[in-house]
Amino acid sequence: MNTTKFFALFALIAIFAVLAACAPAPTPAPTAAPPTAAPKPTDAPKPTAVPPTAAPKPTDAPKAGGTVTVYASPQEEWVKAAMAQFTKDTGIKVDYVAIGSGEAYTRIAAEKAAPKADVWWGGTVDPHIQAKLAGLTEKYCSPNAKDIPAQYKDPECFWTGMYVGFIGFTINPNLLKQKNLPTPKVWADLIKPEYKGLIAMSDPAQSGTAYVIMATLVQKMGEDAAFKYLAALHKNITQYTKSGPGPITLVGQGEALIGINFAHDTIMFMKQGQPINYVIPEDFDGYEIGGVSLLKGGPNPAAGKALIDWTLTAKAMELAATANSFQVPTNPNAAVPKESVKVSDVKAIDYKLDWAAENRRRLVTRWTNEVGNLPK
Ligand code: S7P
Repeated sequence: MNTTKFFALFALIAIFAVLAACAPAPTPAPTAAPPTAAPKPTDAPKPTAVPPTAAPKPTDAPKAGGTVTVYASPQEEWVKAAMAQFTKDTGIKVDYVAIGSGEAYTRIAAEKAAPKADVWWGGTVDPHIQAKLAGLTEKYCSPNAKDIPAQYKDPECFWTGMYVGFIGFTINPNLLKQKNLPTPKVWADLIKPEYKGLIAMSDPAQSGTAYVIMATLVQKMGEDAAFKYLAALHKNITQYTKSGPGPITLVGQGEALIGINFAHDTIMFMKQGQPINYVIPEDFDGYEIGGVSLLKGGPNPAAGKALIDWTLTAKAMELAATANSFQVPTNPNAAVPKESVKVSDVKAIDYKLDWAAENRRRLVTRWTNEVGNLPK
């Protein structure tokens, strides 16, 4: 090879080398999940009773961001803590309105033509089911709902249970003692004339809690007998409150001596130092499932789905107790707070959720006409 040919070949090789160096690196083929370093044996998590929740496949994961708008029905202390943690975990902001379940249903129904919220978070599930029947909610089968037992979720995925709560009687033991009155133990006790004007409960026409109470009595006693009972109870009622936990404050302040409400709400107020206690009725009891639903036509459904996924995790449910909310979580992997009502202490009726939802409007109207308007 002469010198000219040698330099020409050398120049060609150099050009190829430069071009190769400038070319973009080949893109790796997409994998099902981002590769993570295999944990060293010493890093392996210790086995626990709680099997880790499988991460949803990327195709299941909604592309969520922005702000999720929420109607939240539990006590605000829990709502605030939960929403702040959700934002921390996902980067999705939350705009919430704290609103009891009875009122939330009315609002969601009124907004049907132009829905404002994405998720209805918590609250007695009967009106969630009513919302499903009225076409106000959207089917969403969260991948995390697989951990929730079948009895706590809609088989068609329109709502999923977050917690369970039991009805109880809130009492002010000191005031009962002062008045020489016995502690009520069974439902029949509440209609005794000695408690005239001393009992508070929420208004069945406005409150989801009161509806659970009424639907429990109707299912257990039969409708006409239950309305007879409610009319007798009416004589002993000093005040019907707008929200479910409302009677507890009245009992704490001595404006009533007995309240009918969810026992976990009484426990919250006891923790806050109210001079009260609670009784689980010895003969039979009603209970709620607290539901979460995706609202139809909300502004940010992807973020709504992300909130539902997060809510159903054991970790999210365990946050409730840190905010003084002692419902029983529906995810069996979540720890049950030691303060919660023991399920084994409750003689729960076989509460028919669908029946309760289908009959809510009719029973509330009947209560307003036949009981709420009666003189005391
Ligand atoms: O405080 C918690 C809780 O009792 O409130 C929810 C519900 O908003 C009650 O609705 P009302 O005020 O309409 O009765 C319950 O689901 C929850 O356990």
